[in-house]
Amino acid sequence: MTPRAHVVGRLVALLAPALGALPALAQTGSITGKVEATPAKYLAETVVYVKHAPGTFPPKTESMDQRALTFIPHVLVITKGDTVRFLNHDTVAHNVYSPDGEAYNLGTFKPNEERTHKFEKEGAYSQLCSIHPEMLGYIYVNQNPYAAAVDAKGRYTIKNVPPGSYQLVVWNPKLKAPEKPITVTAGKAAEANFAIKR
Ligand SMILES: [Cu+2]
Repeated sequence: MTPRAHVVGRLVALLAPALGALPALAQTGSITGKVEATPAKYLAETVVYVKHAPGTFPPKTESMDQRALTFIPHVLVITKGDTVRFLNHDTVAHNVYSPDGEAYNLGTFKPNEERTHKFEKEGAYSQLCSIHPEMLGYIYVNQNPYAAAVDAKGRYTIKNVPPGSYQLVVWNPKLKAPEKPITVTAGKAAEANFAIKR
């Protein structure tokens, strides 16, 4: 190999991972928008999700913490097959249970202990603590990872969605709106807004 060919070869070897990564970035799109809730006090408990997407999704582990007698985040969005680590960063013991879906009761555990649960069934789980009846959070288990909870202003963004046509659904424990068809194009943000009410 000539010295020059050697340098070119090394450059190609260095750049190849970057070149490979560039097209991958543009292979997916996103879905974004805003949800308006009536009454507005229920807005925080809202999830927007793609109803069905083909493929299998590698399981992940997510966390739900307990601090100041509050489940954090208030709404955790996961994919079927994911595991949730329930943490306790309070100075008191907590119990973690849900009567919904496959139902679970992880018992009572002390500060700095954790318990885990693997979610095998899709749907919404109200997340409760038998010791503190005022504690309420939600875990939304979707068929696919293309789902997001809204922020304080009702905005949501679902990233890395493969191009295609889907049904987009809004979930809230008390309010509803019809689902919408949505088409995702690579490198672009598709927009969908919802107005949820009783
Ligand atoms: Cu508790």
